[in-house]
Amino acid sequence: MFSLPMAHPTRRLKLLCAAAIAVLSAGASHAGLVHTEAGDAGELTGSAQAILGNAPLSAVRGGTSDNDAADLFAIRLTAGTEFTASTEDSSLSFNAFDTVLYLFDAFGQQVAFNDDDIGSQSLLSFLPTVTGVYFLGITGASYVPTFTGGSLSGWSSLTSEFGPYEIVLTGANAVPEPATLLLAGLGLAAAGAARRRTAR
Ligand SMILES: [Ca+2]
Ligand SMILES: [Ca+2]
Repeated sequence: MFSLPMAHPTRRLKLLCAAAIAVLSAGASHAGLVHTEAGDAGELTGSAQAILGNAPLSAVRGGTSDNDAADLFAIRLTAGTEFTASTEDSSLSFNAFDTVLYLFDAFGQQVAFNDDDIGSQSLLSFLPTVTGVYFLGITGASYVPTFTGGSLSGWSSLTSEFGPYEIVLTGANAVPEPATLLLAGLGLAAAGAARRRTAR
C-alpha cells in the first residue's frame, strides 16, 4: 500500500468524500420521519408527491376533500422487509372518515389494498420482492381506482368520506433525493479515482 501525505490534494478529497458519505449514512439512522403533505398530493403516479430524504418514514399526514378525494405519495420499499400502513393508530383529530389504503408499484399496478380492518379504518400490509419506488394511496370509501393496461389511470365514482388523515407506516423509507444520490456517486467516483491514482 502507498500512503500519501495529509496535505496531498487527493488525500484531502478522499477525506472530504468520506466525511460526506458518513454524514449521509448518519442521516439514514435517524428516527422515523413524519411527512406532512405539502400543497396537494396528486391522484396519479405522475402527480404523486414524492417523499424525499434519506430516512425511514414513520407517518404521512395530509387531507382529502370533496374535490381532492385521493392522495398518492411516492415512497421507497425494500425487498424482504414487510411494509405496513395503518389509519388505526391515530388520535381523534385524524381519520374521522371511512378510509381506504392502496399500494401501487412503480408501474402503477395495484399490489395491495385495504378498506375496513377495524371498523372503517384500514390496515395494509405488503412484503416486497423488489426494492424501489412504490405509491401509497389514501382515499375515502367508494372512490375507486381505474386501470388501463393494468396501470392506474384514474379514479371513478364519488365519495363523501374525506378529511384530515394520518397514516402510520413501518418498513418504509423516503425516496433518496437526486442531489443526495449525485453527491454519494461523486464521492464514490472520486474515491475510486484516488485509488487508481495511488495504485500507479
Ligand atoms: Ca390532499
Ligand atoms: Ca374503510
